Amino acid sequence: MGILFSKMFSSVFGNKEARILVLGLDNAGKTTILYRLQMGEVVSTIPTIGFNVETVQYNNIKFQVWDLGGQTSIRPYWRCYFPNTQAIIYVVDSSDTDRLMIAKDEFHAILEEEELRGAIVLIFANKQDLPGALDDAAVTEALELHRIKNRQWAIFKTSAIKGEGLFEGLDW
Ligand SMILES: Nc1nc2c(ncn2[C@@H]2O[C@H](COP(=O)(O)OP(=O)(O)OP(=O)(O)O)[C@@H](O)[C@H]2O)c(=O)[nH]1
Ligand SMILES: [Mg+2]
Repeated sequence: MGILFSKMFSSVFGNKEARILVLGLDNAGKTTILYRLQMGEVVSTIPTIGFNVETVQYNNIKFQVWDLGGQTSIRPYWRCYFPNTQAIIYVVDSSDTDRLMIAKDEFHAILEEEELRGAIVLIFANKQDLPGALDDAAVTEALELHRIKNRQWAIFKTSAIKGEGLFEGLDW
């Protein structure tokens, strides 16, 4: 009854909930982005072993944001979190050009996953404040985003450190 009531309340007042996974290679800036969104601050991070999860309330939507560790050895565990995901934020370190190929391969492997078939994809070309960072067009090309079929996607240039581009992405 309580759940029913809260669902009715939500539908009347327009509060929606969405489960978002933040994925990407280690050091891309996922944890920094999560806490920038949640607290509006830059926190000092250490590599994530496991996950962080926080609720971000924005524009009448309650985003439950899961930030997963991106190190090679823990990437196989991402799939444990795939069920019931509405959106993926895929974070790329735009200045780490040496690893863009790996970032591309991991990205397309995610899109093949049956459990993520219905998830929309937001790509953050992060670390735009660093010299040598590729812009959104160059990251689009490097990740071969034109290969995405039957799915809504968008890419935004971001700097988690400067707090730029993140909420534009959530607006989308
Ligand atoms: N210059 C710059 N540095 C950033 C930016 N975003 C994150 N960083 C830095 O990049 C490093 C890694 O950031 P994290 O947020 O811990 O990276 P992560 O993707 O969570 O890494 P894992 O937990 O290992 O998967 C930290 O030193 C951050 O301060 C950015 O937009 N610009
Ligand atoms: Mg992290």
